Amino acid sequence: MRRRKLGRDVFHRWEGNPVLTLEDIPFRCNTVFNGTPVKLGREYLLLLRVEGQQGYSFFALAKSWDGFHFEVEEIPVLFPAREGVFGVYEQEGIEDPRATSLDGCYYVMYTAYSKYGPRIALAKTEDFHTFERIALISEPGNKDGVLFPEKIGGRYVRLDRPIGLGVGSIWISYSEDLYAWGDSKVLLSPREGYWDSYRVGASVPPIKTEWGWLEIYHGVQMTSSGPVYRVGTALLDLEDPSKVVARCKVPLLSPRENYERIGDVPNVVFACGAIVEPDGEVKMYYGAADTCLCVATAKLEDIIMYTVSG
Ligand code: BMA
Repeated sequence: MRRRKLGRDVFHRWEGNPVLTLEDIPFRCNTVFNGTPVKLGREYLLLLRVEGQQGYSFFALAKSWDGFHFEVEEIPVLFPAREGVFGVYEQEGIEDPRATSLDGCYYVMYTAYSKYGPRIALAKTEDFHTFERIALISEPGNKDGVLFPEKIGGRYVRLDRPIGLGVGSIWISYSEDLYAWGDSKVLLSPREGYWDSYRVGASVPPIKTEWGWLEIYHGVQMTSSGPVYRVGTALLDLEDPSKVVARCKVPLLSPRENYERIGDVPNVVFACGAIVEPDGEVKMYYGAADTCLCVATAKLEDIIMYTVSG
């Protein structure tokens, strides 16, 4: 008898994956991937990165009642700015949104792309249809910004991934007002001899748990045929998130299925958000091979266990 395909990773892929492909998009585009979810009452919203046929990205919105079957709206919700300061730095698209509920609204950190390189931008929304751009909150050479869902010690806190000297580590920074950021420290670096030996970056906005802040991040290993992107986890101290309490030894999701291995960028699983259900099930949404959008689930306690002991 053939062995079951599920169960090789801590995260279990939904049997109906991919959740969304090009065929589900009601307008012409190249691909859909890297989406961030929120739950508004009983409804799931997914803010999606859609890449247009010219290769630049923008955001569309999908809706669902069960977190698995999504309908994509006909009109995209956010395009790269064409004027003002954002117009200069979004000329080559907006990418990888990450939504955080805070102060009674949603903040979305995303990557603004231009000929100067990637910068982190911050926007605000209540309904995911109208967005107020707040600020460009990093210089170029930075991406993977995620905002914590509450202030810690009276300050806003974010993780990001500046690419100093080509080494991609996850950093932590603080802000009084969401505009000016500082007190930056390196938090998690690539580990020689591990699956995340080449680069790491924040993926999912930190999740508060009784064991610490859970950060679901991506780790990259360079191979002779290019990079492999996997999903891993770390726990940060609740009061002082610049302290790493635990970090997984092995990844919790690795590219294995064809839709994760074959696409515009092969061998990529890249999460941008997760929903923790009341029963402790974590639904993690991830882009696969930069060509479709998928979901995988795991119990929060299992994720913590693998982070601490895996
Ligand atoms: C990262 C980002 C993601 C992408 C991933 C894999 O650096 O650009 O948008 O999914 O690479 O190509």
